[in-house]
Amino acid sequence: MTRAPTRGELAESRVLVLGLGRAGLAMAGFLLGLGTQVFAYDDNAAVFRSPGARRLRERGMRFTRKPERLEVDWVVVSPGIEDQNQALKRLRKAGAEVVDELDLSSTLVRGGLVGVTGTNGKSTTVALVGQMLKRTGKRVFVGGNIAPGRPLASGLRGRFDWYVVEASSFQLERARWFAPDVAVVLNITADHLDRHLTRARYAEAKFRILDRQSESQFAVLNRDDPVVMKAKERGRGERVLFSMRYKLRRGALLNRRGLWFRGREVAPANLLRIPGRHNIQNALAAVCAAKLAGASDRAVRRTLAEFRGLEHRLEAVRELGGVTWVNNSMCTNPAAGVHSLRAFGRKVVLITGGSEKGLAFGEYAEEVTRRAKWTVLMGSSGPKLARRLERLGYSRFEVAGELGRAVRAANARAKPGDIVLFSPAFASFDQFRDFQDRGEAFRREVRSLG
Ligand code: UMA
Repeated sequence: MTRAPTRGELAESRVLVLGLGRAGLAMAGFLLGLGTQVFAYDDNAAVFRSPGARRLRERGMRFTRKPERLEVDWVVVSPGIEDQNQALKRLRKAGAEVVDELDLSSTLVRGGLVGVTGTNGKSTTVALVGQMLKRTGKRVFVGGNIAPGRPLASGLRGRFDWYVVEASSFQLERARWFAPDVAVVLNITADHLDRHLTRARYAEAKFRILDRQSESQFAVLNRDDPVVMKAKERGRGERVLFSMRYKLRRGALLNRRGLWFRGREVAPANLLRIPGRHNIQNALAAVCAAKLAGASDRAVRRTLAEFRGLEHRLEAVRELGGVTWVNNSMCTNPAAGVHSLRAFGRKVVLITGGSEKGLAFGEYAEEVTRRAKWTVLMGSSGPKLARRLERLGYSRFEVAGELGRAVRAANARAKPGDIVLFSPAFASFDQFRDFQDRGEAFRREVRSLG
């Protein structure tokens, strides 16, 4: 296999950046700084007029409308561009060396690398690991797929001891060299089947995080997830398991007393501020990764005690008339929807729904019937979810369509002491730019309530 180019070799190269979103802009900026000849292509020609693209043009980047006609050494592709993309297909046919932005960047970092993947919990885990290492006194870059997007390429000019990155299936699917010093696989349930088509191919993309690891690196795996455990023989990294069920002497576990790592108690069990069993799983994974990267016990404990969670992830927005409003817009698939409902010890008033991405939602619908005292359905998945709930004999729901109406409907139903949980369990693209846009819209609607 072709080896990754060095900074020096890139400086002498011609590189085409495919896709000028956050990843493309950051990579183009880094390469221009090296002195590389940079070309850019995007299916949406309007992005060339964006302020970010204009600044890069002033620094020498050139746009092209016929990328396959260029002679370039490397094509750096953005994660959102699928293999079926016409420009990418033509470039591949012409023999181009195609590499993903995160993959290429990972070979150019000048510090240690922690990579976290899985279906749910990636961002929380990355944030926890980053915080634990920062509190230990390390210089840390936190980024990758983690929203709203801090591409690894944007950290290549700085000096960091550790890079802690979230890696998505889109990024790993095309990875050729990605070999983190600590790789974490949190859990695998179905997601993004509109792109990967089958569960097996989706899991395969995620497992690529392990394949290039060497004996001196670590693979942190969830012992409680049977799909993750299928990958335990992949790569040569040393296995470090974490579990909420098994007694593991070499990994991390939770028992009644606390969180343990390699036979030593690191923190008491009741220290964690973020709700839900899935967050204990994230915390165990983070403890493993951070300890392997050299974090101190004190920094681990303080982080667990102080971390309040991420925006749009079980985020308490407001209390109004004794009702707590919780924004969980980052919940974009039914499996995450199930975990989120289970995070509360009681029934909630639920607002859910969005656009579909080919995922089965039967288990989620069942969980809704068990854990929602009232459900407001919104978005394009609303009618389908309504039919499923009816078939399960659940009638405590209404269809509201758009977010503002859904919030008002939930407000009319909620009583003092209730939690209103906005947990879509579907993608946001039917009505919003992305899940942040959706979460911000939710906050605005909630704040506008009398
Ligand atoms: N484009 C094309 N042709 C296409 C598709 C896209 O030309 O067929 C162009 C678009 O016109 C646009 C650019 O490519 O100008 C967008 O590229 P992109 O979709 O890769 O988005 P970026 O802004 O570069 O952001 C990407 C990740 N986006 C995706 O994977 C879809 C961001 O993850 C990530 O934060 C960022 O790189 C930095 O690493 C977001 C995401 O939604 C948060 N990820 C998915 C998820 O978490 O579920 C995987």
